[in-house]
Amino acid sequence: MICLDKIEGSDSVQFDRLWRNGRLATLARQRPGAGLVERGAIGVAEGRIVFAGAEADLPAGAGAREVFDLEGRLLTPGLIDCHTHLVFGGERSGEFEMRLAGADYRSIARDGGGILSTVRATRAATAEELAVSALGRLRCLLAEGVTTVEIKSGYGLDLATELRMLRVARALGRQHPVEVATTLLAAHAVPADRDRAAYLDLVIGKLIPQAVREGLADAVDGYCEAIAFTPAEIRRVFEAARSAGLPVKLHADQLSDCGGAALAAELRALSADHLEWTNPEGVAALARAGTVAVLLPGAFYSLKEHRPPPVEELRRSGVRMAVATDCNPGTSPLLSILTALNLAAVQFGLTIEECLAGVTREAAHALGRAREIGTLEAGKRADFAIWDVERPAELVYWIGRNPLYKRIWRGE
Ligand code: DI6
Ligand code: FE
Repeated sequence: MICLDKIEGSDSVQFDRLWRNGRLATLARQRPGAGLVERGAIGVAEGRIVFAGAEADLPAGAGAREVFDLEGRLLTPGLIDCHTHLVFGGERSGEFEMRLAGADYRSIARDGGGILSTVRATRAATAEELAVSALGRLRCLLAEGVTTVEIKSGYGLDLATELRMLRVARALGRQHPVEVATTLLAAHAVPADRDRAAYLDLVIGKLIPQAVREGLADAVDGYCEAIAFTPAEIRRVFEAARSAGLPVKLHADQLSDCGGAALAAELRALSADHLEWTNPEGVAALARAGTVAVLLPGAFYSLKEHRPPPVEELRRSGVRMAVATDCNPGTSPLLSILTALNLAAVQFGLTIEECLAGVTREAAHALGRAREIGTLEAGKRADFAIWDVERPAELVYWIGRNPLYKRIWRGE
């Protein structure tokens, strides 16, 4: 990027840094579509956006310590991957081969493979080993303009390992230029070494309180599915989470209609994720509650599912739709948020604007952080991505091309 000029020693300096001559996709809700501003400028100070709009509307006499020419490039909010399982031990390509040969995900899980095989590998890994492998995956996301990532636990299923996963996730956020939102997903599967009731008592009585005491979790998640936990069990966990002051989000209706969306809405979840089998009542409940629908096309693709989530009903009911990688070693070994966008458009029928909003504004809502991130608006964190594309649609259209020019996190 070319540094045009420096305006020094004047009273009119308002920005630490100013980017001009760009096309802004602000994703601000009051603007139509992606909120495009041609010949736009963005000024930041102390890591926050102070001005985002048309260059012609820059306040008279506005100056900056550093000014950059975007040369017409597209600028979007930093991307937000609001559903990942980035921290885990091992990998599951062997299980992938079994599925290619015809085995089914649920029967592999019931035979002690699936989630439980990753639990064994994760318990055996040190915090250092978990951090190294997760960092490699995190780097793939950052390379595509991600500035905020949610990371779940859920492959420990005991006190020590669940907390270790959360500590590793927190440390990644402290040590790298990215915001990490952590989610306790202890209700992911019943561990092989405990019965259901004893495990749920551990989650409710020990894990949630300890995660809260150590400030390790920003939210609590659960897997509501025939191979995991029933709605009644999830309700207990979520009530404990809410009494401890933590918001909840739910893996809902992925493989069957368990009433997961309605349950998430009733418990005022930030988001209900997957939703392939969600019924019309579930959609209506999400709309009433303002719960975000997080669509995860990587899992749909990898499991060769046939029933897409009810996107048209979600759209008509005004439910916010986010898109995420669901990066996990079993059902979605996907480390490209741009590919998730292509899959969401092609498989689920999202429009370009819905895709872009799904990894920015709506993903921020899914994390309860919409006041801080997700759009290019004054007051928000100066997290953005600069792209070498002619049109915003190119971010969704290419498969395997990464047009990121530069990622800016907190104005740097
Ligand atoms: N997210 C999950 O947590 C489960 N499916 C999904 O999309 C299970 C992931 C796994 O098999 O490890
Ligand atoms: Fe998931």
